[in-house]
Amino acid sequence: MRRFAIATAAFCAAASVYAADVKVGNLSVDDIWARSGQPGQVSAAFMEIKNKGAADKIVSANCDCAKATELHTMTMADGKMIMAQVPAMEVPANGELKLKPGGYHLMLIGLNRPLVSGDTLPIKVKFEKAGEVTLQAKIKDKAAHMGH
Ligand SMILES: [Cu+2]
Repeated sequence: MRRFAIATAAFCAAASVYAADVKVGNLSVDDIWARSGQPGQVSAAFMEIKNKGAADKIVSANCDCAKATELHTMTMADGKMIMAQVPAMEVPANGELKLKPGGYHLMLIGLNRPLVSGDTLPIKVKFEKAGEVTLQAKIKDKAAHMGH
């Protein structure tokens, strides 16, 4: 399982060379994207965070594109995917945190403008130790991805 996760990460890094790494302290953030959407709808943002230092965590996120930006996770319960808000997302020491469809994500609630595929969307993410960083998420069409 561990081995599989590492292989997948290597593949993703190779496949997304267009997306520049963002470095903040010991963290590097890669493969940052958000789902396209229309005003009034919800969207979600995803990324991969690698940590070369001590454990850190995402404590909040903010996008001026939405009424609210929440930290969410999805879990399986009774064969259904259940979404829940979490107070923080741990980035393990010398490890990584992946936000991806079906798992952790930044939920953008109540879009106030269209998110158009191909555009970039600035999202502020605040880490407990590394501080706040503005990430440029690449907007992609919903249809290309599974999940909510
Ligand atoms: Cu959500």
